[in-house]
Amino acid sequence: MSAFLLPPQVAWADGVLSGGPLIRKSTRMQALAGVFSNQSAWSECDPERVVYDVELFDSPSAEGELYVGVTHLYAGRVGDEFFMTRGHFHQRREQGEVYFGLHGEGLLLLQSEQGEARLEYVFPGSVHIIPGNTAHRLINTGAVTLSALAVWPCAAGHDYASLAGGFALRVVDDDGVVQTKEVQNG
Ligand code: PAN
Ligand code: ZN
Repeated sequence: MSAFLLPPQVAWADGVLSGGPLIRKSTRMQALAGVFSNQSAWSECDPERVVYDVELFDSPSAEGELYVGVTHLYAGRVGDEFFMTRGHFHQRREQGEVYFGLHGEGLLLLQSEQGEARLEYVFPGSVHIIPGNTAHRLINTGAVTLSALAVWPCAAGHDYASLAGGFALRVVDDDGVVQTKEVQNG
């Protein structure tokens, strides 16, 4: 047995990674200026509040290599809008990604370069094949942390600037009912 290498691990129930060197990044409310539609509700939030944490295995980043990471998106709202990730296109537009729902529930907002948006339901066991040329954002519509595993090419990179004007859909809590709203300038 001792001849086998012990690979890194993911705990399926909550997405905790172990067994390898990790990179961790917390995204706080203060870093999400302009992301939520209700600016005054955003400015009243605790700027230090962590909206999501990303953990990934520190691995070689050359062309052809893959990153494996987990996003833990906490439950909450800014105004009536659910907590969400900033969202991005890949800098290398043709590069896709796969997300796997592990814990909690929410939505994956996908948007083409032409601005066409669609939503996939995220739940433990869901598999989301994000094609190239498609922006992506996680939205936590539940009461508990939404954790999703992701695998993406190291060469993909992130382009946040192209969506600085926002996505074409917003997801809000309408008295306990999840509602989607189309945005004109999205
Ligand atoms: C994910 C995201 C992660 C955080 O690992 O980077 O969910 O979202 P933002 O990067 O939009 O803040 C991924 O899609 N990587 O490519
Ligand atoms: Zn991505």
